[in-house]
Amino acid sequence: DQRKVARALLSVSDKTGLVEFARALAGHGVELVSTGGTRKALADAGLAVKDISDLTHFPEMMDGRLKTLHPKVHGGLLAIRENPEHEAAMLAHDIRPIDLLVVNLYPFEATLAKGAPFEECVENIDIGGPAMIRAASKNHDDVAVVVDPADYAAMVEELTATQGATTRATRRRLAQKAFARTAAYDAAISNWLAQELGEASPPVRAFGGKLSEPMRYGENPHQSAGFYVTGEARPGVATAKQAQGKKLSYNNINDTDAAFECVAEFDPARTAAVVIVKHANPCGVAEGASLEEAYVKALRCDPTSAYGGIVALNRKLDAQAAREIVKIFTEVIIAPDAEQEAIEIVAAKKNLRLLLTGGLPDPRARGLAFRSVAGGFLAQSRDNAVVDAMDLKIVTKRAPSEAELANLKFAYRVVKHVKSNAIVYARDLATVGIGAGQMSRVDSSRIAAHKAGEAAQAAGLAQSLAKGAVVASDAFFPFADGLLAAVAAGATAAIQPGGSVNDKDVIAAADEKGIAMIFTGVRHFRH
Ligand code: 93A
Repeated sequence: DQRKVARALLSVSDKTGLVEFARALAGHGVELVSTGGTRKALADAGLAVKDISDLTHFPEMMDGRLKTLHPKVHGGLLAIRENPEHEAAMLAHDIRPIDLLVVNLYPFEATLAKGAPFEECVENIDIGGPAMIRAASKNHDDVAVVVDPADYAAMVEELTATQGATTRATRRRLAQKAFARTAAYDAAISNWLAQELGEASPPVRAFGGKLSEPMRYGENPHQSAGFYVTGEARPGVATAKQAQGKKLSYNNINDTDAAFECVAEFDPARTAAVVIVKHANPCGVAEGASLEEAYVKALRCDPTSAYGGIVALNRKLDAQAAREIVKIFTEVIIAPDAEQEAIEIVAAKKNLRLLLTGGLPDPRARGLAFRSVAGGFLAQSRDNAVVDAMDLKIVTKRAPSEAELANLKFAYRVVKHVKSNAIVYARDLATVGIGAGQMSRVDSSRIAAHKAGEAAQAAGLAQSLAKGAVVASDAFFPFADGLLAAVAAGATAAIQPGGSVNDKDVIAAADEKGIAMIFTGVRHFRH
């Protein structure tokens, strides 16, 4: 997989380390070819270097806009070695192979950064450089491409180790870096033009999104907003077909996404499931024998918050479920599909949006999640951990009963989608109390317990729904107090990641109260 380097084409704007590198190449017997400024720098340093026009027999012209855009250059970069047809073409058209390409681009980003006028920025858009980089990168099986002076030293080392050759592993790695460079370069140009046109800010575009639709406003009426789609094939709010209803708002989209991603945790082959979301947090989640049953159970958790909420379903919306859902004011229904009769029932509510996604996203699929911060953005892989794949450890003397275990797993699926600190009470495969977004875990615990009491009241029950429920925590209980608060509320079993220095105390407290507790080893922070 080694390729001898006989000819190198050097064309660089940033001339850092150029002469030393070229000298080392010459030392390995490499023939040097260069464009105007690069050639001059090398010749001035006393190196033997050919001019690109010696290769192309075509002069540099149009202020340098045409330097290397020539079949003799691109043929030399693209021709597959040891391919008879390509070899014949090279012979017929006097195209010489180029084995190493050293290019760094016109400093578009730096020109922009120094506040240069529009025309100067345009003139600093490199065309020939990226074209060569892409050609060499495509043909990395035969050609090496260096786009960063920081890679010169390693390249020299490799040439020395191999008596003037490059290895396939290196060429592939360099090709990857080269494509990343041209992609970033084009993104910078596109972002700049977008800004000139008054479009979305660069960070938004850097996410790689395409403006799907501009919005009337963002999270608040004084904020402008747009919905950008990445083209990812994941079924969800970005790819769904809107069967009816008003245009989705910024908050609708955010909440609908939260709801649908949560309901996708429930395998439709195993159970029907419904998630009701308000302000990006679930306020009711339930499994059921039917969607209708699941919806009724989910609604019972927090009927006050569910008003004006988003309802997500993991199966095809049927008429019975639709009839239940339209009984209260709902903003959005999202489901993989809908029966005709259900569509007609929903149609009676003109403003209610119905989104059909054609499927459920895979909660285990990898992907990226972004968040903006001042001056940048954070990217991370999606939380694709699912409780079924976790190594569940019973850490207490008492093991959970079968029913408790089912509820613990249910609660852990939900807690992943509740903003931290997150505490979820569940019984009969339905949430009965959710504590979200508090700065202290104890507060989330208290809120969840309080909610379970309210839900009981709303249902006309004397006893809090937390009595006999299980509790899930998205991160470990740092002290026994959080767990004890849940026990006081009536929880009989708990599930949490574990991993606190105080785990022993928390386990001892659970044992003392006869609680069954499971450690998952996986934290589900969500902020
Ligand atoms: O104006 S270009 O887009 N047209 C070209 O054909 C071309 N070929 C190389 N810019 C072109 N280049 C760029 O020139 C290289 O990417 C490099 O940044 C620069 C090197 O020019 P010089 O050797 O004259 O300093």
